[in-house]
Amino acid sequence: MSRTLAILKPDCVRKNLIGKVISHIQDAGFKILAMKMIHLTEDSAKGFYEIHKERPFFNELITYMTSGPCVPIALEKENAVEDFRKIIGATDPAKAEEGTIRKLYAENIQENIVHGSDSDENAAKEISHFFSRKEILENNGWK
Ligand code: IDP
Repeated sequence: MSRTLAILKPDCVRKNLIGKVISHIQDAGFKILAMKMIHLTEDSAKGFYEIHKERPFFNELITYMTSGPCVPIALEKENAVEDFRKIIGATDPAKAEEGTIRKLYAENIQENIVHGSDSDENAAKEISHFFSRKEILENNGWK
């Protein structure tokens, strides 16, 4: 089993798509280990997207990610990182495959509904950005 971090981004929350996107994720076999709704502060968003700080879209990205609440979710599945990237689709929804979350619901390359970690190493870092160890329910919270 491995883990990945999803974030239902502010456009997902604003469009009342939380339920639909979580259904899509669960139907694809992912287990939810931890989940919360928060409004990212500017500092927290900048920390999370540190690797993009030299990119031309960085300031816009921070404005978007702090524009409203979002829902970080720690997920578990075999091959979680790669399989999650498959179900969300390409960064730009215009290039995403049919049936992917971004193709179904995203507006454009920035407002693209959902985040997914891009490596196991980043998944671990990103999960700890949002959740303490105690908040992560091993075995999906069941005995
Ligand atoms: P990813 O989310 O598919 O891994 P990244 O390249 O890591 O894509 O970019 C992080 C986020 O930054 C994207 O999900 C999107 O919200 C935003 N973004 C990426 N490229 C652009 C762009 O060219 N213009 C505006 N926003 C962008």
